[in-house]
Amino acid sequence: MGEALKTRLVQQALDEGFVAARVCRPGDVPQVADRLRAFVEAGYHGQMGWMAERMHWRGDPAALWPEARSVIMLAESYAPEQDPRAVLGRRDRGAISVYAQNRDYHDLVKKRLKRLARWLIAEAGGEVKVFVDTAPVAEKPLAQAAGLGWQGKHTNLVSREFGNWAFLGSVFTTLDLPVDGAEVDHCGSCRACLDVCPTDAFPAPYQLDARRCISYLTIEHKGPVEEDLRAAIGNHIYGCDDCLAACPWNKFAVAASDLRYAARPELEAPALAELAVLDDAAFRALFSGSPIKRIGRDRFVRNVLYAIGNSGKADLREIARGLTEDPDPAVADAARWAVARLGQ
Ligand code: B12
Ligand code: SF4
Ligand code: SF4
Repeated sequence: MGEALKTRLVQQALDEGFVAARVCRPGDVPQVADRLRAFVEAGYHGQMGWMAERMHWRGDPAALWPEARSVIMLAESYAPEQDPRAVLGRRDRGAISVYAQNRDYHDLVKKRLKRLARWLIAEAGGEVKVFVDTAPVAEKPLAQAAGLGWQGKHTNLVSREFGNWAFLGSVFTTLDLPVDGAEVDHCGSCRACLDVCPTDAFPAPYQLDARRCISYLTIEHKGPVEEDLRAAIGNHIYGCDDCLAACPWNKFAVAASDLRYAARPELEAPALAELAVLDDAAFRALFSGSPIKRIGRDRFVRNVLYAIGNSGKADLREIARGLTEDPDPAVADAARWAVARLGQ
């Protein structure tokens, strides 16, 4: 299968709106199995029990689909128009991570991947499978093996051409496409992302203890968050971008090609007072089509209450007090914590 097809495939991917597309073999990431095992053995995955399952697939893309011969790795930019850190100083407001301020990327990237895969089948035949985020596929290591960028010290993929504001997706195919070759590390002596982390979630460069990461705590962690981590969560109420925003390679960020990632104005700096009182129906209405909907009203309001507790705004105490008897135990616990903290 020749270079000509590959050149047209890459052009097709760019026309679809991806910022880059490169190819590797499924077996190009032999280091992943051991590193994933070490990650899980250290307990860094916390309550994400699904990471400990199907490790033979997540650790080895060649085992996931043995007939696959090539993996086309794709990056889609969602670079923000404003510095997402601006809201961190506004303590009566909540910070929602950039990727969640509008439509759910899973839907948008998956549609684009499927269109690209259909184009490939029509042009050259073969079989395909497409993945984004939720499958047991080691997307960052594969992206590095294909040369899209490298896994920086914050563990995310960084590119010299588009920085680190990019989602990753893949098209596995039975076709033998020419490969591109891996990218090397360009972090050098920089450690901006490590130093900025509010919860000290990096035990070492290139390693993340998810149990301390605000993204994990606000999105994945069920029930009450350990008390000693709550203050450091600050006003993050869904995800965290602090390490991503610190990366100097973002000076090369490419504007997001899909306007549906642009922040909804009401989610750029939402008032904590309004979010805390959302009931289930209002929560669902506000976050229809958004990835935030997935965590449900209870976990979201729990997060908002931690932010209220951290706000230093005594006028928010009454709102927290109104939730101390909430039927959800984690919400009620967070409300009591916020009331006590604001009373200090
Ligand atoms: C689980 C998960 C999480 C967990 C754990 C994150 C993590 N770093 O592992 C939590 C919930 C915390 C999370 C948070 C976020 N996530 Co997430 N997440 C995933 C998921 C589903 C799996 C990642 C995984 O396998 N982790 C397990 C560990 C073992 O893998 P690893 O990070 O690659 O670890 C490697 C390093 O430790 C390295 N290593 C170890 N020792 C050494 C030593 C040296 C010298 C070197 C070089 C490397 C090295 O080897 C390991 C294996 O390769 C992927 C999607 C997917 N299917 O891949 C998305 C994914 C990684 N997430 C993504 C995003 C956008 C985020 C957030 C930015 C969201 C947000 N704004 O809140 C944050 C970023 C937090 C951070 N600093 O990583 C994107 C990242 C895109 C990119 N440019 O890289 C992905 C790829 C989803 C997607 N399809 O776009 N996520
Ligand atoms: S996302 Fe936030 S909490 Fe998680 S590692 Fe990065 S800076 Fe730390
Ligand atoms: S902030 Fe610095 S150390 Fe962190 S990923 Fe970017 S270049 Fe690497």
